[in-house]
Amino acid sequence: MGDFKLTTIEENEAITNRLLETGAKVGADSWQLRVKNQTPHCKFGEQGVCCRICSMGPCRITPKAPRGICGCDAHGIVGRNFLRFTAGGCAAHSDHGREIAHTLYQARPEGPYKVKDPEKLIRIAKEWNIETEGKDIYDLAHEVAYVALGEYGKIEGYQNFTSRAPEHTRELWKKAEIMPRAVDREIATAMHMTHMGNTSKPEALVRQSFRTGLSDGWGGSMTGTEFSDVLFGTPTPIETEANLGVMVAENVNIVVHGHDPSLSELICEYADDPEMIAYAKSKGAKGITVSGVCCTSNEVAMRRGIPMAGNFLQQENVVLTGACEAIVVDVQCIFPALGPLSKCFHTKFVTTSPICQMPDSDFVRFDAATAGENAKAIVKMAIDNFENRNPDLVYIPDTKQKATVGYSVEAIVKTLDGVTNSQVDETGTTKPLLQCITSGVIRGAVAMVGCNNPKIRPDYLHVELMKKMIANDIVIIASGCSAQAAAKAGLMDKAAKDLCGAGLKRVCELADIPPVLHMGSCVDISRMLMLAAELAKDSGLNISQLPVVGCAPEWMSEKAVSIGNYVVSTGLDTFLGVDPYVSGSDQMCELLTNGVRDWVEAAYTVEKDLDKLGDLMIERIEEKRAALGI
Ligand code: XCC
Ligand code: SF4
Repeated sequence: MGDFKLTTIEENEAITNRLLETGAKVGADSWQLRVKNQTPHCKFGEQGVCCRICSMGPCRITPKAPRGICGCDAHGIVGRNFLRFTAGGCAAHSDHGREIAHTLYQARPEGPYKVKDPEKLIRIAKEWNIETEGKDIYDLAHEVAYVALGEYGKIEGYQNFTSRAPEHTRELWKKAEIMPRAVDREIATAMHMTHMGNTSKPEALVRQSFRTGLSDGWGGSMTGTEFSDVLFGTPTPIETEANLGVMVAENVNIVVHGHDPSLSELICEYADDPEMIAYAKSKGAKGITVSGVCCTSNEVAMRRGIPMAGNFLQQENVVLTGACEAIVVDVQCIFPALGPLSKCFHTKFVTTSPICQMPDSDFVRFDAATAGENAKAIVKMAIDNFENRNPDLVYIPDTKQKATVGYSVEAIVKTLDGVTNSQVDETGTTKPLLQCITSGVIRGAVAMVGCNNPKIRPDYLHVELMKKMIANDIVIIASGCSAQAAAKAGLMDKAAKDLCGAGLKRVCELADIPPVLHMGSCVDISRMLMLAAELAKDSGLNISQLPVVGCAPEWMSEKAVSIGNYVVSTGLDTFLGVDPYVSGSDQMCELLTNGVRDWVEAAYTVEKDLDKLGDLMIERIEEKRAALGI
């Protein structure tokens, strides 16, 4: 253990630079170069004061031109842009959830999609008042999936999953009129409200942003998480590795990238198939290595221990290794750059979803009915491509770190059972965790989430903030590219306990956990909502009273704004390191950073300075503790 060492940002940068040299040799473009061409960014866009939702515009707000042609002011324009941003994110997450529900609807005992966690299925059915007695599990799966699909367009009532939120939280939502109805309806309402000549009142736009976000977090995303668990298993702690060094030069390398585990699960299965491995050997490879990028990677890492090649801003790096036979993508966060980039190498860029179609890719349409054959064909395509590699271009950095991943709420509850010795003996609840928090052994928790963004040195804020938090006895639950940043650095190695304060270190030792807990992909931020709800119920406190905050220091996508909105609406203060294009309206800034506190007991903080951001989070956690007298 004594030789444990984090991988530094500088080391990762050196690796990237080395790979960019290969890129230069073959005339490849890169995000690093494109950023230069795009900088400085448009000021109007940055401040959110550009409107092009009707063809009288585009209109841009300046001191001399304070209103668009229709008369809309900066607050209305910024607010409408913010709501549209949210709607885009909610649509993406929720449609992903819908795809998963659809996959469950097509699950069959003979596969390729089966029910791996029947218990969870039954639990959800009971929650939704669906009769389970004496039913065949696949009949039940189809019935529950059908209801889940109906949640997207339900005629009346609210999202079923909102019943999981504490009573107090639901009361707040009702009072603020942000209780989420049908998912599709919230997205449509958002688009309707922001059509030319509709809402320009910031308050109303923020309310709908929150309601749309909530339909994602407590609707679409939760559907994605829960039904992925039903289909592919609820994650439990599992060992894996992270960073580009997980790719193996002698093997056929298949990289899965995107978000929907329906594709990657089957790719992993076929890559493991003895027949396929024999075929790879017949082509001169030693075996097949599947690794991942972005959230698809998180999904298969959590359930299968598939190694993580990298996060968002490393997606070009996997191709630049010259050793990637195929990068297979489903939906979201995929750089269109991968098409032209793969053409500079032997790499096959395989798109699979009608939702994500890109030039310069091989499109293998993936659907539940033909998924088995599709996955097999893709694995075979990668194997056949092995001999096309140019050995002169191959460079796989040997950097990687060990990581323990797979901390679903169920796994966290189970892992912490028995850690606390005294009065608490209620197993299967969050009470042991609560006891760690009340006693002060753990000061609180930060949910670290979100992307990389070239505006910030990749991973820098994620990793530095996590180091600061754990040193202060604040446990991290992480998802998405933030989780991968942690894993690459080594913060998900159990040995990272040595970087913790004495209290957290002790808990890590007793529970045998790393100080940064991998909770999954971006839709799995719904797991964090469930954990917060359970903690509140088990403690008798409101969610907003818990010493827990959310943080997306390097976020970039619309999805992240949708997430931010549902996390804040759920009562958790949320800290951002990148401004969500709202600085052009003081009214919008005021609402988001303060005004909304009256509705949901939480608000946003935007802070670009690393030290301040960290201090503010610690301060907030300590304030919450002080208010509770703990
Ligand atoms: Fe995408 Fe989910 Fe962001 Fe990573 S963290 S860049 S959204 S993959 Ni969600
Ligand atoms: Fe300009 Fe108004 Fe049209 Fe927007 S809606 S482009 S502000 S005229």
